[in-house]
Amino acid sequence: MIHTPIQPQVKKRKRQPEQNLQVQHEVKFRDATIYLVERKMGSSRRTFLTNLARNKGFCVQNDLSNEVTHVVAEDNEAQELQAWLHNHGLKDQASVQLLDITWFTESMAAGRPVVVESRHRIQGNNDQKKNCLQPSSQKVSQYACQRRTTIINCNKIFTDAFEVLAEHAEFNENAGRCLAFMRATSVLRSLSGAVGCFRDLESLPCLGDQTKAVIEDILETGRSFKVQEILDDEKYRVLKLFTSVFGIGLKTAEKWYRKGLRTFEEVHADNSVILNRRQEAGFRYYDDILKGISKAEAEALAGIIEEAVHMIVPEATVTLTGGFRRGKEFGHDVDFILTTPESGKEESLLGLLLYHELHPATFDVTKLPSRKFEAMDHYPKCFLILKLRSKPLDDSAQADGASQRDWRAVRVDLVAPPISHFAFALLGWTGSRQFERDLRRFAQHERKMLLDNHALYDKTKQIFLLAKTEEEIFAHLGLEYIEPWERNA
Ligand code: DCT
Ligand code: MG
Repeated sequence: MIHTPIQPQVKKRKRQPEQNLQVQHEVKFRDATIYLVERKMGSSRRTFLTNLARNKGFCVQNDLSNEVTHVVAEDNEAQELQAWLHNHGLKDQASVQLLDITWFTESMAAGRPVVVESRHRIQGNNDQKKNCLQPSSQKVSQYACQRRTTIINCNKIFTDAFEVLAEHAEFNENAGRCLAFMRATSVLRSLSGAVGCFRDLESLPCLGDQTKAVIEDILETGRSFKVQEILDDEKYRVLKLFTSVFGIGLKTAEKWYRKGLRTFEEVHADNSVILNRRQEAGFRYYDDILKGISKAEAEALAGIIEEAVHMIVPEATVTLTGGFRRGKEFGHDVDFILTTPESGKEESLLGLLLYHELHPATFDVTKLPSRKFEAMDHYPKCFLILKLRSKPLDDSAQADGASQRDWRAVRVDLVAPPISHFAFALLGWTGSRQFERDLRRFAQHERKMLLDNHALYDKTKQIFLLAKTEEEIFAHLGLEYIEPWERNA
């Protein structure tokens, strides 16, 4: 399933003065005082990047003061940028570093200001064709596990389009086409700049004629006709609506569509539709679940779950994984790995749940090597909807009835692998899905190894390769280590 965020209704609001929005953040790195140039970047992206950096302990100034040491701009040509800075009061440009957004994205990925290299600098007189990507000296790998992909996506305009096309292919059970669009999405996400011209695509892998045609449309007209056609297609819209409910898969959505059902009201009014417990909960908490979960809420949940499991096994550990481990600010659920230092005790941890849908272990160590290395693992796990206490957000939230309660329903996944398999479970559950797919594909095709969430098997030597950490798994595979926040493929 691919989750493309549903576009919220855009309400025009009066712009607030920036000072009012400023929140105090702890500054960890005092050697770099950053100023982000709004020109070409746009104010919403600038605000997003500012918050991202401040949350990571970087010092970002709203104004171009004397304290600024690093000026970061995106898609700005040197001469135009220098003139712009001059007009905005920066007379002494020699005292600041004029840097391209690549320095910023690399610093965000590293979690600290990286050393400025000449390739980061915005220099005058470069004969770079306007709008085109800086040619990179490194070839982009066809495997997502050999690329570093942070949460910053400079090619959203293209990847949003590909995600619609991939989902449409999935709905039509065209797995090959779906995968092709997902691979293309993943390659574009890994780029440190926006694709600005057709020539930028020359050295990129995983882009076929179909994907290139879509990019060409968008470059020329700002939109893709094909994507628009899909978005206007009734079947696509209905399947997307139905599968957005927790517990409703493609099969059920199609069955309902064939029955002539088009809306939730029609589903509820149809007596022949029988919902299972999961689907009932999915409908009951639909609005809450659709809203998603913030990082702060995920961290609060981690504390609650930790407290609960410690009552069962005091030395148990709770590890936040999934999208939040990759640095995402928002997720559709929160994924946790629970484990105990003593093997065999981990399953008892799920005993903390009084009402749930438990999937007991179907994993048998004695049956390894298994012929089937699968995407889904066999650890005991459960998919939950929990009540998370929250304060009403603001006046508008108070106004609609559902938000009057002081709690929210949130989706949580818990998985409890034995400690000896922890590293494999952690690697598998951190994602992203495309990163995992490519790790397995790389293992199989390049190394003759089988990897899944339980183990790594060397087919040539016919042995299991053990690992206590993710770093060891990457080393077994002969891959450079990719940090969790660089796995947003
Ligand atoms: N996963 C996987 N194969 C599956 C299901 C999940 O490899 N069939 C891995 C990849 C990501 C991780 O488990 C968690 O899955 P999700 O919660 O669906 O994804 P996420 O990256 O955490 O994204 P979201 O923010 O939407 O929860
Ligand atoms: Mg998740």
